[in-house]
Amino acid sequence: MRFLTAGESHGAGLTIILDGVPAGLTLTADAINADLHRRQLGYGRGGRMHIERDAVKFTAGVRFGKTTGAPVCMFIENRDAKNWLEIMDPQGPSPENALEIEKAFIRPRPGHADLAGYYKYRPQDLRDVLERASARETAARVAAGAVAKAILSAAGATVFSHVLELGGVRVPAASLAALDYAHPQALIERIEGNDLRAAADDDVLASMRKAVDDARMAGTTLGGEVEVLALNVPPGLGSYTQWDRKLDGQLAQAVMSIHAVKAVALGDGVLGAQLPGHAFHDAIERSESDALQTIRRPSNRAGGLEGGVTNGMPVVVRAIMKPIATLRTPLTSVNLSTAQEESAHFERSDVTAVAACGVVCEAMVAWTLANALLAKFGEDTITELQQNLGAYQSGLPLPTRV
Ligand code: EPS
Repeated sequence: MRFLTAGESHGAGLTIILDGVPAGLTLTADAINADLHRRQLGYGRGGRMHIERDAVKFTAGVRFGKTTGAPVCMFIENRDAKNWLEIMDPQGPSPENALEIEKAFIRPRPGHADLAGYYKYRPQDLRDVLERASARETAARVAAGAVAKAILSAAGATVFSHVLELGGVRVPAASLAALDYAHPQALIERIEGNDLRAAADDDVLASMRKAVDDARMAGTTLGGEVEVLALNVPPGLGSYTQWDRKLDGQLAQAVMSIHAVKAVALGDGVLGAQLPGHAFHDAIERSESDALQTIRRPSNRAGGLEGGVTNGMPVVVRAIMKPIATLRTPLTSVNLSTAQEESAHFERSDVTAVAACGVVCEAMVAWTLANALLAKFGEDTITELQQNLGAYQSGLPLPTRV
């Protein structure tokens, strides 16, 4: 499968085209909209989220609630577009007039795409960069990811995420060690039950909210770290035989492509810099208690992938989101018209969007895993996929405990 998105942050809306979605997949707008809603939430989100009510309209590829195998096309309306008609008019004023209306956006924001985009496309108005580089596009990713989640769900896999750290306030290791992956539904309800999407006690959540409040007062922004978990992913997805077929590499690329993500790790990958081999690698044990002679892995520092192939353990992807680049108290910049130092441009923004970033990371992880699943078990119909998966799982001599 592949997907493309089109749309500006303050244009008419976002279009998403998904090519290669298997036929026979049950797809409801409600399921997709539920994820779009989750992306809009989180303590520290900005004013735009009070305007939008993100929801998809199917315009192709779905009939009577099921995919047909044709390209799936979805549209998400920007409710804010009506406030930007003159500035975003596709056929309207000449660039000179546009600059006048806009009061010239020519002071690039450090950390955003503005300056690099200026070098790339040489726009007269940096709005041409801002509009497409904006994280508004992540709504389209989440819609695509919801389709991928439906495919994974048809294969018995579940994808969810939670916040590990926000602005330096970290969920304690003891809380993380106590997470019960055997009952993912209870865990997911706990995570989605708070406005930080963190599996932490109330005092830690209060510290996170205080960090957001302090940042808002200071006119600054906060980043953080999120973790995506995919449970019950079949082993054997991906390949070690060629660099571009390694699934860990594909996951890293997919997640790194998300706006403001600056670092990605698989499982406890970063600990590999400190721990010796005996402490880092996950032993392979035989589970004596299991009549099926199931292989047991007492730890999962590898994050569910060895050699770029899933090993039957939960797939764990971590991502660091940098603080949002649009600062109410701006950093120094250079006016591209006068070449004088001035404060960078500011317009409405969020204090933090780390909770939302987790939802976007879920989407990109789900998309990548669903693609690998289709590559191994069949890409034409969901029924064929399920039959092939069932035959593969029943034929495994030593099924790996998930
Ligand atoms: C976003 C909508 C945009 C951005 C935000 C993400 O809304 P606004 O109309 O306020 O610009 O604020 O993206 C950024 C903060 C950014 O720097 O790109 C959304 O729908 O998530």
